[in-house]
Amino acid sequence: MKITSADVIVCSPGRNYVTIKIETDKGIYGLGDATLNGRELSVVSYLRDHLIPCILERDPFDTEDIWHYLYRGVYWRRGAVNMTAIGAIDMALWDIKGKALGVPVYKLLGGKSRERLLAYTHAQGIDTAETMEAVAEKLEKGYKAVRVQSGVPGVEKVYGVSGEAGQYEPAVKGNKPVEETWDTNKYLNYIPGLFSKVRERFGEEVHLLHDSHHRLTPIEAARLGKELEPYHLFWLEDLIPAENQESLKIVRQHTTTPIAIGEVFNTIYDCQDLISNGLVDYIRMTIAHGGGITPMLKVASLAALHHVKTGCHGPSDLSPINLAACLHFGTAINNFGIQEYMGYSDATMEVFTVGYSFSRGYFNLMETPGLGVDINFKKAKQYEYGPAYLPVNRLEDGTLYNW
Ligand code: EZ4
Ligand code: CO
Repeated sequence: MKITSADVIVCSPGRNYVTIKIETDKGIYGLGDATLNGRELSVVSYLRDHLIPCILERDPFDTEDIWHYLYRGVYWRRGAVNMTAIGAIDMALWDIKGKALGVPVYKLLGGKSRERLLAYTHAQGIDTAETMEAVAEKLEKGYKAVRVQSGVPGVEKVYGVSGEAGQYEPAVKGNKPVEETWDTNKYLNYIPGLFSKVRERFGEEVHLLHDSHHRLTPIEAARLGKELEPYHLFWLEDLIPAENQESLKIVRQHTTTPIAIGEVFNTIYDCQDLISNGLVDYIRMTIAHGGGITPMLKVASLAALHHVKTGCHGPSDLSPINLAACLHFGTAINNFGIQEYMGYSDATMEVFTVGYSFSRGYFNLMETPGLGVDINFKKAKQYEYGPAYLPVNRLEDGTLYNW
């Protein structure tokens, strides 16, 4: 079998998505998600101008060698644009392998380790009352795990909270990022009280999660983890920016609240120290940005050695192709933890058809060959790309801060 051609489709059904389609001489094609929120066209160019020419004529079954060719072979390593492009190709090749053999991808990765996959969704509100209602609504829908984000009194616009009713989408259309503001003190004073109320109203059974979105220093993170201990969170996410991994030791020394990090990581080297030093409980890397299924199997193996489970990033800014890849991966590995699921707009689901279903807190994977996802090109063409950016964040005095 040979790869004969490949191209990239950019569409915007509700938000921007980049999809690679790789064709073979046997008439089988594979799909991969190449979306990098706010940097979509850089990945498109990298794929079209540099990577696709290198994979033509290759046997799509040689995923290991092709991955190393694209990773080591280009000399320049790592980086979000590079690894998202490699990840999309790898995903599409696994899709082709599954389709060629007539089996779902998970069967090629180790087979079925579980019947269904626990997912968590997002609940958010501008204040405590609205947030509590959002949690109630998600629980009524059958969710067993909910990420709780809330507006902070005295802070104008906070990550994770939508201005209007409906789905939260952080990327805003336009030619440059909008600006948000932040105040750590107000946030730290507010969040433990919110979780106390959520636990009191909804009981101990529901899994609660929270995302600090890289906004704390290690000692502030330690304080938050400690103060949230009575409410038994499933995890506290991205407490601090994780470039300096040593600093997680401070957080760990002070709190038993489980820690999840890694949605912005793109290689195993970004999480090697965190995992091998026991500094995280869940690794948030996802298939698309983590360079594909091939390297993520290695991340999962490393994690398994150190009692770390997976919790793949699954925002609406990655397409259903990435989510499907995460579900095949999550079905096959032993140390699956949880899958993020924000849900998709109706427009997105007009363009993509999927081979998974969601019911009462869990994903079920169908036995469709490959990844089980398809894209409707006609419909995709109706939704044209437009630039959209994630916000930047400033402190109240104007200092540029982490978003
Ligand atoms: O901000 O996907 O846990 N989820 C998140 C997301 C990220 C966006 C960035 O593109 O942190 O909402
Ligand atoms: Co996050």
